[in-house]
Amino acid sequence: MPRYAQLVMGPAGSGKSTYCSTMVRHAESLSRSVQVVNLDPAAEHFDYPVMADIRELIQVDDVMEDPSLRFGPNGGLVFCMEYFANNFDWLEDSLGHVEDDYILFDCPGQIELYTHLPVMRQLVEQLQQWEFRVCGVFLVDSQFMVESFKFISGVMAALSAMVSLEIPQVNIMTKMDLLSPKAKKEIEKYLDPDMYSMMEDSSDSIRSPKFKKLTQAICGLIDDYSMVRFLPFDCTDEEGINIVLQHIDFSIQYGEDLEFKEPKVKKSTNTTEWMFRICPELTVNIRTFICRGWRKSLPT
Ligand SMILES: Nc1nc2c(ncn2[C@@H]2O[C@H](COP(=O)(O)OP(=O)(O)OP(=O)(O)O)[C@@H](O)[C@H]2O)c(=O)[nH]1
Ligand SMILES: [Mg+2]
Repeated sequence: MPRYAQLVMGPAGSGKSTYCSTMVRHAESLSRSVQVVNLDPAAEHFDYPVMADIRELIQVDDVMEDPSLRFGPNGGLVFCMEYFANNFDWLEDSLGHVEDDYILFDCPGQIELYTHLPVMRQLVEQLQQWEFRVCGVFLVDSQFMVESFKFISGVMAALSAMVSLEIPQVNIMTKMDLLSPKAKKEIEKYLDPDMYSMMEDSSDSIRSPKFKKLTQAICGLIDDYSMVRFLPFDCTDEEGINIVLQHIDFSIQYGEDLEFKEPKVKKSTNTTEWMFRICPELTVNIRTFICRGWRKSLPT
């Protein structure tokens, strides 16, 4: 039986820990068990119950205080993650061997972890060896995405993670609740972007012809291969959260191998969960339908 994992990644402050606690609460409301592992050795605050916490293995403060290492906060974090990669047996012991479990990994916000350092890829390979189906969930703060240039750099960051990890990836724009109604309307074009027209919108501000050509080539590549799309995430909107979860579940085929269990009386009131257990194929079709219809769920 496979196990399921979401690798929750994204720049500092993009909302990774909040996403994890929101997802745990949402899963509880669906009578689903989702657990979280904190992989941020510098984490100070999160409000979900942890299944395992990397700070039990190593902490950034200890590394920074070590006179023989002399690291600052960023170098210290990279050191911690490399130490973690050399000690995956700690994670194996913490996770145990539960079939069918569903775990969110709340990752640190240092962007270099997702662009060129090998640690996250090593983690993915290790999880796959332990029979996890892993989905990358890349979060970007919607406040920083409402202009074409910022959007393109957000897309490039998401793309770096996709290319370096080679796993299914769902990209999410967080903090949608903080956008004004006007910005919400405006951001719709960034959720399913037409990179060519975006390039045209902003090409006047690029003076160098070389940069213009380079930006055009990047936008064309992203558009031609339909590589990057974003889902909106508003932690106050249960329906929207469910759509995000459906997308991720679909990408890792969650539920296709679940065995039929007699529904308990209490659970039978939850129609979605009941259908999901008795007929995964039907639910996959419904999910596809929901995925296609997610744009309609955008708040107006
Ligand atoms: N209103 C609103 N605030 C949010 C949302 N997500 C995160 N925040 C706030 O944004 C700040 C950063 O959120 P975190 O969840 O800690 O972000 P993070 O990506 O885990 O941050 P690091 O671990 O430091 O990289 C906190 O003050 C959160 O309360 C959201 O969907 N809506
Ligand atoms: Mg965090």
